[in-house]
Amino acid sequence: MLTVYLGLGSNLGDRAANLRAAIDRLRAASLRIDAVSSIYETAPMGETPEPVPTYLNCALRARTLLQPEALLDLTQQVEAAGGRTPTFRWGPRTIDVDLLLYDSLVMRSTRLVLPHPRLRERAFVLRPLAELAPDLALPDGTPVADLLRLPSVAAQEVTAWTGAG
Ligand code: PH2
Ligand code: MG
Ligand code: MG
Repeated sequence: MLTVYLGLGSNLGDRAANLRAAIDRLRAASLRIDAVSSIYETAPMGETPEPVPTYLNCALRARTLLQPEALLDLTQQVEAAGGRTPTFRWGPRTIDVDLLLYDSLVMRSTRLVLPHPRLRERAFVLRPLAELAPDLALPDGTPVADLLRLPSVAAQEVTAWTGAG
């Protein structure tokens, strides 16, 4: 079994319910989920042609025997089951499930880049990762805690979600 980390996000509909439904679907598949982070409310990152709503994000740690691209297939099935429909890049979505880390694997295929290519700059991913594993480091040895201290990351709005709204 290898340890993997997934990031989940939702900014459309009942966002918390969407996250929970995706986690349930992953669990019902072949993923052994060991830990799920708190839910964080996070300002949208990335330039979009029109404004997009605020996200809820979380991350989870799991063990799996699935190969990386088979795990990607599973995340895409879970997105489809969660009602994800294509819009514009970084547009509103009921559910986004991203493969963040797959053990210490570094790879680049046409479908999948590991670690997730924007992991290092995104507080909405790094904060839940650090909650799950305070001593976690990327395959190149960079501690997640160091990335969180970068001014450009520390400036991003990521707040623990209280369940209100
Ligand atoms: N996902 C994106 C683009 N921007 N911003 C936040 N706050 N949370 C996300 O999950 C997110 C984003 C692309 O997947
Ligand atoms: Mg994403
Ligand atoms: Mg995605």
